[in-house]
Amino acid sequence: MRLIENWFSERYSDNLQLSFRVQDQLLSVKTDYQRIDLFNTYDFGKLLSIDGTVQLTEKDEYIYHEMITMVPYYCTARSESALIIGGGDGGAAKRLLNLGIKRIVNVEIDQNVVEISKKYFPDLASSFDNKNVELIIGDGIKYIKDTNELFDLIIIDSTDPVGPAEGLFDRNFYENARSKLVDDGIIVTQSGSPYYQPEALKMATKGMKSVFDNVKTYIAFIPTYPSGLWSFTMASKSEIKQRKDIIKPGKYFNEDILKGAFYLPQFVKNIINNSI
Ligand code: AG3
Repeated sequence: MRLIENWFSERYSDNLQLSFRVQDQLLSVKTDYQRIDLFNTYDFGKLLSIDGTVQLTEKDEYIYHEMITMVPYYCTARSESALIIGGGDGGAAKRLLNLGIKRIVNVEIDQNVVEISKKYFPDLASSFDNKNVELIIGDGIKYIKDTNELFDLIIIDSTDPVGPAEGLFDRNFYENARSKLVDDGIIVTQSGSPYYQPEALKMATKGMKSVFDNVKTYIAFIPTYPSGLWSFTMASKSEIKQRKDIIKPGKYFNEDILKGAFYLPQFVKNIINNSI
């Protein structure tokens, strides 16, 4: 008997891809914005991919979601309100609720991501049922331009800067975001794999530096994303530094990570310094 194995691969370059052995494919849909696939993997539990790129897995989503929320949270003195752009799975909103944030607006462009997450990642998507979370299905770029509200935190939980998310990495967008932040508020974006996507990190750095005086990059180890080394970039009108004293650890995040995540390998510093 021939043994049949099924694999999902994300392609990192023409010559390298990472493959996950899968038990089965649970879903594949083409929406107005993107293609969404869902697999049951052997090592990482359920895996959600958009346009062939891993968005989250059950097993390691906590790293990305803690890092995109907890690092900026501990760098703001007051954090009562937050705006999430993207994040249709509910993972970022869940962490913000855990941190006690009282007003969370989550603007996701693709309703399908929310529905799929409700069905397959209920632990994350249940945050949308919380009274402190307002879920808006719509275009985050337009939302940030039109809203009159100011936020303590703006979190850009987007896909890679190709396709629908491209406009979330440019100067225009950051300019609008700046005007919706309180004085010591922070905007953070995922800025890609420094190793395989230096352009994403450059775009975020360049865009943010063109409108903010204070920009800082930090990194985390995310096993299911390209190269495992992932970057996030934060910006603020005020100096970015730790502003809360009592730190509650997560599963990845802790006091050491809050300091250490800002220590960057030289090749990452070079990408940042060459992005102007
Ligand atoms: N946002 C997507 C991060 C980009 C992953 N890129 C990649 N695999 N090429 C994460 C969504 C989780 N809320």
